[in-house]
Amino acid sequence: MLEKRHTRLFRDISRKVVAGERLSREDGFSLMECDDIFYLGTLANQLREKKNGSYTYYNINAHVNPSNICINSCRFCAFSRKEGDQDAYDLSLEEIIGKAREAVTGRTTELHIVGGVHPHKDLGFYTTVLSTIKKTFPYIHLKAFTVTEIQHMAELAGVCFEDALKELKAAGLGSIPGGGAEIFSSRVRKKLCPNKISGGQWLELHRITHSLGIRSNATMLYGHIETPEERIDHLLRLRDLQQETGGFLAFIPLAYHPYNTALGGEKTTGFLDLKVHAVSRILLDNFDHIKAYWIMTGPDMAQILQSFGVDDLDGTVTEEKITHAAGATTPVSLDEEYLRHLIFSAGRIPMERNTLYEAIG
Ligand code: V47
Repeated sequence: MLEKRHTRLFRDISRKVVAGERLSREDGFSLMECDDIFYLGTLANQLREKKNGSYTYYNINAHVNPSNICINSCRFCAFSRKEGDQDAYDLSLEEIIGKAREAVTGRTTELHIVGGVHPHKDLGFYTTVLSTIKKTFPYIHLKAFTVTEIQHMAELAGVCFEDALKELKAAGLGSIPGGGAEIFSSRVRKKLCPNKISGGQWLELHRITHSLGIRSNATMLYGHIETPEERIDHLLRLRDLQQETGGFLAFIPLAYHPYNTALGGEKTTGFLDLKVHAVSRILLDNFDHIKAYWIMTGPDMAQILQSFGVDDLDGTVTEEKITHAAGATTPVSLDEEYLRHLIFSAGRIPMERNTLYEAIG
């Protein structure tokens, strides 16, 4: 009897997906509880191919992390340090530019710049960072600072978020990465990151970002203490905001890495990684791109995810620190040839893109 009800339920969900109808919260719960991974994959793959055909996108990018000093003590984070800690670091302007010079090649199109929420580096420092990098590399897109970092810069400067963002934009900021979203649930945030802005604030700051014509990404940190319902709630709140602004470029599920963290726990399973990426593709019907961050999923899983809703593999990522502090065993960067190989040998067509998903070459 129960089996029959389930069959009917999933037939109804498939029908809605094929008809292009929006799925409900209850549909989302059913999908997140569903253990028929082939069903989820087939549905997600249909949508992925409808939106992006056989293409899988990637970019040539590099990461620069100006400092690991952070006022927040998020229990899932192994990267952050307090001022005065032995392994705290805080790069000067010259050192940041030096790091960017080391990382950038003639083919790099994007710098991803994020650090901790620094106790006293002010907005002026960060606008100088951006304008100096932009002067040095005028053609490189600067995807910089999470809204959490920018909100703190604004508070230190005594201006509102919108004005701080305008200054950063004038200095060369191109878009905003999706970090800091974690899980919007206040129950989880209270336990994991009580000092961080709330889920509602994160959404509001991205709303303001989009209203200034600045695009951004969205993420969800999964595989720790969140419930399936909290994952669905997170996805639906993102879908609502995207419906309103259309400003998100991509959604990136982030697989929790437990090592060296206060929270501890287990690494995510392959099954959960497949499920979360597939369900995200199915529910987020107004997001053009679902990205597998191979640094967190591993390159092998990133290959398989291209048949479970994913159409983007992020980039060459020279060189990652945040996940590796939490025990990632993946490389800290991949060369372009290998990324293209991961895509080709999954039966997809590699498409180099810039940050805004314009094809290159
Ligand atoms: O906000 C921190 C997460 C995020 C851990 O926008 C962890 O293109 C797993 O946002 N295990 C930063 N995750 C990374 C990020 C990102 C990455 C790639 C591309 C883009 C983009 C954005 O990493 C943090 C947090 O949610 N994180 N610690 C950990 N132990």
